[in-house]
Amino acid sequence: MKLYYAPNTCSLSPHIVLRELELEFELVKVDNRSKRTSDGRDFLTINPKGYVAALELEDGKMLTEGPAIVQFLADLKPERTLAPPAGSWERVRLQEWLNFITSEIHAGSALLFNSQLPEEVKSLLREKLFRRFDLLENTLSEKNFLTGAFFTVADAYLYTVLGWCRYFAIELKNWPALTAYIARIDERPAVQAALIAEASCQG
Ligand SMILES: N[C@@H](CCC(=O)N[C@@H](CS)C(=O)NCC(=O)O)C(=O)O
Repeated sequence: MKLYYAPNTCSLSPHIVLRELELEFELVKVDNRSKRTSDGRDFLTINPKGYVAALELEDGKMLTEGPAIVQFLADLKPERTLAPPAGSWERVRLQEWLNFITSEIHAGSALLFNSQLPEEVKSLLREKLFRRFDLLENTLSEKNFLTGAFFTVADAYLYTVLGWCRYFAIELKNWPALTAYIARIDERPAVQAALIAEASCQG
């Protein structure tokens, strides 16, 4: 498998999951501005959506959309319990979290990267984001991970998008359970390996 990624973006989530599952994969770096891959190809011919993450399977199929990619990967090794079995109520709960992260946290914070957005709009976005953080704080005050005692693909995704707070000068220490949660995930060897690989710009 090949993971098309860009450092410090949402593709870190499937990257972590690939390493958690100890699957064989190759990283291909994408320059999100030029839309060129590190091996000199036009990324738009690989994924016409023009954004990471994209996962290329051995048979040439291309899968996009982070929440779909991480569930596909988790199902390759169900014994690692990164996602409950498809069709179970617990799986629907996981999907509920993945959708919350993608629409409320990922999409809700990505706009803050836009330097053209007026400060008043950014302030409204921050306020909304903070209400979502309050909800996460309540959830994580009662359990170690989003769905309970075990790390799942939803945690890989939430960890990834919360990591952007450092670019927006958002102090996560105002949400202590959330801060402790990030520290817990930071300690995972697969997470460290993914961060190191991206920092050394592998691919
Ligand atoms: N809906 C997509 C969004 C992916 C996305 O926003 N990717 C960003 C990085 S976090 C990107 O590559 N943006 C470049 C662009 O849109 O040109 C998903 O959830 O996977």
